[in-house]
This record gives sequence, structure tokens and C-alpha cells, in this order.
Amino acid sequence: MTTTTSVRNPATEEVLQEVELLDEAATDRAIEASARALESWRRVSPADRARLLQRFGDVVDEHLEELAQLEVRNAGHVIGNARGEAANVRDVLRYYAGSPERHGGRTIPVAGGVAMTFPEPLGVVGVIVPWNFPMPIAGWGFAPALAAGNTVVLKPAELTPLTAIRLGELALEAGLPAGVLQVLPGKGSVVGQRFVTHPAVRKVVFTGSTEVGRGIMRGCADQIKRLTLELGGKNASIVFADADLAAAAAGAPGGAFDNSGQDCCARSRMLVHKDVLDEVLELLRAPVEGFRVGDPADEDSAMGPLICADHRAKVASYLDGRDVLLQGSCPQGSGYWMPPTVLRAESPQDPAFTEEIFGPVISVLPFADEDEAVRVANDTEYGLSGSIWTRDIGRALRVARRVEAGNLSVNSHASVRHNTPFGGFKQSGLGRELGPDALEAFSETKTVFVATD
Ligand code: TAP
Repeated sequence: MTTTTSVRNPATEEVLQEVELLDEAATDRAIEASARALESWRRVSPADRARLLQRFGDVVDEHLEELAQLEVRNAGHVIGNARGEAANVRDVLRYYAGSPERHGGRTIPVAGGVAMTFPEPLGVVGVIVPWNFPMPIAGWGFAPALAAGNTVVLKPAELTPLTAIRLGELALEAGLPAGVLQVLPGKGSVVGQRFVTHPAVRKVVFTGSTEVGRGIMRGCADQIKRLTLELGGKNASIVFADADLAAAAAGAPGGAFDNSGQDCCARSRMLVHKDVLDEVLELLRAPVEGFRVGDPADEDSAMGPLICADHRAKVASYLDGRDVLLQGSCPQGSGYWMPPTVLRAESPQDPAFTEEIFGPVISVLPFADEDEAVRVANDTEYGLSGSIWTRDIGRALRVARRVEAGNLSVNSHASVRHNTPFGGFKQSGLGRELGPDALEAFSETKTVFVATD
């Protein structure tokens, strides 16, 4: 039976489009089509595969503004960010277009003959995408998977399927053969689960909550199915007393409120040396109170709405009955708005300080020395990203090595680049995406021995 979902604009609550959700039978048909497409796609020469991915990147580039405007309406991302996200899909495609011709094996000296290795595609890869960054996270999965000769079925989040559907159309326009990249809107419990249970899907790439990721990992165990997990985060920004405090305070709102805080890398825990706490809070006042929240289509808005009413209620529950240290403002009326907010953590165990709120909320906690800062930063099940603010280069590197997280920045809040590895320690994930080695995660190594004696 066919069902549909009403896709809404989170800034206005208006229905944008009805989107058909695939049932299990339709998912199976798509997976089978993907398995058939694999037979010819894996034989496309590396140079031709590279040309097709390059062309796909060019077509995305030609539709950059259209994709960005669609994301503004569907996900409430501010237009500047949405353009960057569409450009990220283009850049990731172009980056991995360079890899099919470089993705070779080795010859290994052995007795009695020649041994060589071949990187073989895994087969059909299922990519499951969350609602917070619909375009980039789709591209981080499909671009290296396709470059390595796999075919892809991709499930966008129910709330934000529109840009993924459009990317699927643009792939065909660029000349990718039918069946090589299919976008399958549907429920996680139906389409996503079928990626886990269908034996023709040989790998699942899942980005989403740690809770759902844990269930997917259990399900993949039944078939020893390959798995990449990109999960939650509760990332610390550590501000030492010797830091450029003005720069740390100026960067903090962007590091935590970008994408309305709906970012697995958001620096939502701020650890500040006790001697400079008052000064940092005073420096934070203007950038927090002046953080412009408004119509995401407006070029001057720094932050749009949250994704939906349920999510807003969850974020708001963390502010119930709390004294806030600093707060900005946001539009009233329709739309899922939430003002940027800074709380003082009551203790290192304060739920606002330990749980992934996934909204525009920073919790600040003072620390006494380096050991305490590292201990508190690491006192979490997560380990995705973090920042260290100091002018002491020795301390910067020492602390960066001690913090248990996959992506650390010194005097910066930047986390993700398409050309460097990205992923989490501990319960923030398993495996790495992006960077020069991503094709390894989409290949099996085959060893072939040829007897010469
Ligand atoms: P989830 O609720 O976990 O959903 C993520 C995706 O999984 C959605 O497409 C969802 O489908 C699907 N899904 C749900 N249940 C499933 C099941 N039983 N089997 C298979 N698929 C299932 O997460 P979310 O709320 O969309 O995203 C927010 C979370 O993602 C946060 O924890 C955030 O930190 C994390 N995240 C991590 C990263 C990285 S790179 N580490 C990046 C972005 C986001 P439906 O749409 O139908 O629910």
C-alpha cells in the first residue's frame, strides 16, 4: 500500500510537497535493480567512471542555486550555508572523480610465483541520511562508493527528502546509468531496515543518532554486513586563559549555533578557565545576543528554525525552569523557532552539559587546570569533534592528543573538509568518511596468486 508524507517548510510550517514513501516490496525492487546495475557499472573503465563522476559534479554545479533554495525551504538552512552544502556535494564528487584511476592494488614478493591485490567493489551500498545535513551527508556516502565501483541505494530522512530526490535526477542527467544511484524516500523502519536485512546490500553507511545506529549495528551482525556509522556528538570547546579570548568568544556562537545547533559537531559544551570565565561571558554577550535568527532565505540571517515541532519541544525542555546566562531573540508565530541560548552548567553531570540537545544551546562550565579540562572533555560517551583555544602551541598539541575525539581544531571551530578523514571515537561512530582513504571503506581487498614455477 502506498503512503505519502507531507514535507513542510520549517520556517512557515506550510506543506511544500507530498512525497511517496516506498514500502518493503518497492524497496526490494530497487535493491534488485541496483544489483543488476552493478554488473555493468563495475566494468565501466576507471577513466570513464571518473568522467561520469566529474560530469555529475558539473551538473550539480549548474544547479547549485536551485539545490540551495530547495534546502532553504525544506530544511530551513540559511541560504549562505545551503549554497555551501550544495557546493560540498560538487566538491566531493570532483574529489572522488580523481580516484578510480588511482585506486590500484599491489604486487607482493612471494615464493613460487606472483601475488597481487585488487580492490573490488563491495556490491550494493545502502546509505541512510539524517535530516540535519541532507545534501553533504548523502554525497559523502555516494561519491566514494560509486568511485569504487559500487552501486548505491540512498534513503533520505522523511523530513528532508527533496534535495536528495533532485540529486538522483541530476545523476541521470549527468549520464550515470539507471540503477547506479537510486534515491528511495521512505521510513527508516521500512526502507532503512531493509538495507540492513536484504542480503544483496553488502554495506550500510548510516548517519544519525547513536540509539538507532546501535540497532543497525546489531542488525548488520546477522550477515557480517560492512558498516560505517556517523553518530551523535557533544563536543567541547576548551578555552585556556592564555587564548585570544576575543577570537574564542567571537567564534563560539557560530561553532554552536550554526544550522540552529542541529550539527553533530556543534561545540555545545564550553569549558572556560576559571580565571577568565567572567571576561569570556562578557565577550560572548554581543555575538550571542546579536546572532541574527530569521527567514533562512534572507542573506543576512545567521540561523533559521529548528526542523519540526517535536524537535523544538525536545530542545525547549532543556531550558525549562533554568536561569539563562545569555539569550538572543527569534521570530514569533509560525515556524519552529528557538533563540540562541547560553546556560551555566550546574555540574559536569548536568543533562544540558552531557546530552546531545541538537539545538542552539551552549552550556558553560569553568575548569581549574589542563588535567581537569581534559578529564571533563572526555567524560562523555561521545567523541566526534572539539576545539582548543590557546596561544601555547605545545599545550594545543598536547591537549589535542589527549582529547578522545576524531576531529579537533586549534583556535578554530572548523570540523569537516572533503579532503581530510572525518568520523568519531567511542559512541560517535565507526570508520571514517571523506579524505584520501575513503575508497578503502567501499572496497574488499582480493589477493590473487599466479604460480610461475
Ligand atoms: P535518526 O533518528 O537516527 O535518523 C537518521 C536516519 O535513520 C533517518 O533517515 C531515519 O529515517 C533512519 N532510521 C530511523 N530508524 C531506523 C531504523 N530502525 N533502521 C534504519 N534506519 C532508520 O537521527 P536524526 O534525528 O535524523 O539525526 C540526528 C542525529 O544524527 C544526531 O544524533 C546527530 O548527531 C547525528 N548526526 C551525526 C553526524 C555525523 S557525521 N557523525 C552527522 C549528522 C547527524 P526517518 O527519517 O524515517 O526517521
